[in-house]
Amino acid sequence: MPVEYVSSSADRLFAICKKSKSFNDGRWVLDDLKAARQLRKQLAKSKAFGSLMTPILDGAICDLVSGRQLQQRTTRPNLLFTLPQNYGHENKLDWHIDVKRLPGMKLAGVQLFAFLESVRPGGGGPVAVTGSHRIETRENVPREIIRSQLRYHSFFADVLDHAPEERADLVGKRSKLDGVELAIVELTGEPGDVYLMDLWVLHTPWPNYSDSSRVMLTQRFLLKEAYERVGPRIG
Ligand SMILES: O=C(O)CCC(=O)C(=O)O
Ligand SMILES: [Fe+2]
Repeated sequence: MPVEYVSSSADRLFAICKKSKSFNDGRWVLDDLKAARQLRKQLAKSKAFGSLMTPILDGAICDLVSGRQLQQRTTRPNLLFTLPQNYGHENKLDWHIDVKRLPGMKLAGVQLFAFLESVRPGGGGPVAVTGSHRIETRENVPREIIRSQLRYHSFFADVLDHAPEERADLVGKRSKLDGVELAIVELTGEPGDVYLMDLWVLHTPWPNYSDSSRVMLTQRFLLKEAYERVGPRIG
């Protein structure tokens, strides 16, 4: 995405943080979790993001679904925001797919992740298991069931039940299952970078060990048939 566009969105976002006195002279001033939660809510409601799409991105997403008709899950993109050094109890991993597996469908759609600010390794970008959308799991079931099904494979059992203090070791791990190559990848990037991901790729929020806030956006583009079956609710 054009850097000018994302940087003006980021500026608008930080203007809100400054106005609410959460961010002063380049430092975060949030005394407790409640204040952090309130700020996150306020940012999520803001109009800081304009319209996320650009023609190039539109074309790329269209190609990924072979030109089939898409529907955005929400009218505006969702903000993914984490404070610096955010790895306390709020930061349990939550491995999931964003849309349930749907009977008779090989693809539900594409999830976009965009960077408004630079996110380096350990900086709070989500972590995904590439290739995991090719491993068949049960249809129409909640994330807990998908997780318990995947635990039958030792690779996923290790991923899902890894000791929190050794989480960083997971990134870069690889395996092959039923002919499918799997790899654990941390999503990092510079302002304007985007990732386009199959909506059935297993992923999780990740702690932010860095001294900068993590500011990303996400939008989910569902095939029209998938949208009609699952609606706008996420999870
Ligand atoms: O907060 C994150 O980085 C991950 C959020 C997530 O799972 C999603 O937006 O689908
Ligand atoms: Fe997600």
